[in-house]
Amino acid sequence: MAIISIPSSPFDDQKPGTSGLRKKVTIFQQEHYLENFVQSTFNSLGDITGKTLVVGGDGRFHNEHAVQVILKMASANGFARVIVGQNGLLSTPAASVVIRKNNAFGGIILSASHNPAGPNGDFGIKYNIGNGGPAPENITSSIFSNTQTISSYLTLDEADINLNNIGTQQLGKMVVDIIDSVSDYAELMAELFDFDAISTLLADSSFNMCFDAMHAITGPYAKEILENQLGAKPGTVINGTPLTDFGGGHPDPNLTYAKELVDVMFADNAPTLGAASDGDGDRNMILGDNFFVTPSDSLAIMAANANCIPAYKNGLSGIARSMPTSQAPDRVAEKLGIECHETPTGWKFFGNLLDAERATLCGEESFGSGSNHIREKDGLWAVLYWLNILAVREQSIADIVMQHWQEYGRNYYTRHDYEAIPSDIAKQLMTELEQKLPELVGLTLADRTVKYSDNFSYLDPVDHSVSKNQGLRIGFEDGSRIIFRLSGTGTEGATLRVYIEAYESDPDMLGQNTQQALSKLINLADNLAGITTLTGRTEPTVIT
Ligand code: G16
Repeated sequence: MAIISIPSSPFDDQKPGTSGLRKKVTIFQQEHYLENFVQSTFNSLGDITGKTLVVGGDGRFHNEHAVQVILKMASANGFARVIVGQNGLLSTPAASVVIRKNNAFGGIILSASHNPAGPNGDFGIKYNIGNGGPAPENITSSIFSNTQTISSYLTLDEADINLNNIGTQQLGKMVVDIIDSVSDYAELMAELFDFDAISTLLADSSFNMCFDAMHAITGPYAKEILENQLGAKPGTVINGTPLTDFGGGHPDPNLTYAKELVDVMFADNAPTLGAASDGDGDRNMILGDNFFVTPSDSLAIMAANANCIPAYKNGLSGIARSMPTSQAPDRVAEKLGIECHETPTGWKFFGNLLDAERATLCGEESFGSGSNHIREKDGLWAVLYWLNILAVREQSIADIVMQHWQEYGRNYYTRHDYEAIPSDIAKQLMTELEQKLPELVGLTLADRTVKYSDNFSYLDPVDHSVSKNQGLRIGFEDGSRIIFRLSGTGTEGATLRVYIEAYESDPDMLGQNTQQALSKLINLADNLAGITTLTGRTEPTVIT
């Protein structure tokens, strides 16, 4: 069994984005491409000799091949043990659970999240550290530097191992433990939530639920937990068999891409609860009977109802949200008298706050929420959280949300995405807008006075690191905001995200249509940034 060193040379496009390296499968299929990134990752981790690594992915096309490559390289680079999900499968939250449970040194997660899969789709890879969370910026920067100078990588001259056999195998000097992909995760969920109360709710004949796994990784997790363990009616989980191309779909749980579920939930006699998760199982969308819960409201309502949940009923240390997420959770934090943090987009920024116990719940407008139970966002966890709230409060989702608005006011919120616009145009738009920002302060625009306008910069209160250029913000005296960012997860051209928010506390004005309530700010955003003029787009690709 020989360790071999393969000569290689750098690729110039291996800079990790918001969440690792995401590219077209065809790019990853280039000779040495994946290997270079994996070796650069190992090179950035210091001494890995004798350490344990976790490996798994969302099962998309190229997943199994990548797992085999990583196993041989891990062995050749000195890891003592690798824990792999059966058939190379682990949802992103499950990978975080397994890293933490085994005190592993870190993990490699293979996923391009909600991006479409298949031979012409996307693939992705990211490194998570020993706390179970995405590598912080100092590590991702070091990985990128390594990719720019790499000249060889280490691997084994050895046949592939069988990823289907649960149990222990040997690969060179390294032990490979193939584990059940679901059981550790399911065990943790049973510790956090009141499974008895949820089972009683699911057994009630008037309660119906539909969970759309979108042919992605959450299917086996949702079937085991919701149907087998909690007794939800068979068929509650739809599209529950993971496919390497996600059935040709786009497993992004939002109102546009989760159309099958949305059609069910906005029909007559809709179920009480509808939910969907994404490609790698870390996102969630929550729907009631003819009712959509925005991710920002979802986080606020989870926090306000923490007393319903066994794991959180003794109180939250704080709430953290990404900067473009609405300020609805801030109002709950204020009432609870707990810390509230505003971080850049990217789950990695929550890790320090969670580790330092300065936040218990975290969330993002991009359909992500999670807690200190792991260091990733967690789709099914959010669904169980809502089920537990419903079991305790015995009200409909719409009633719970509307009652929340009556108490706290409503943060009308929308995100407009313009996908696949040419990168140079997107850059020009952002540069020109940023140049305008200093002149805006004090002006009255869309009937509001601009209080601040800047490029968001984050000072991490735990390690005092600074992350600059995290999005252009225009904030108004009344708390309304318009935010512009370029996505860090797209693989085609650039995706411009425009986030718009306005607060309303008048009890008679809480039931408006969101797009209408925000229409003046939406028009202002277009005018200020010249979206239509520069991109030629007259409407967004996706509105959430
Ligand atoms: C990733 C990150 C999230 C981020 C989202 C969107 O999620 O983990 O923190 O909010 O991307 O990022 P962007 O706006 O840059 O596209 P996921 O589910 O894609 O891994």
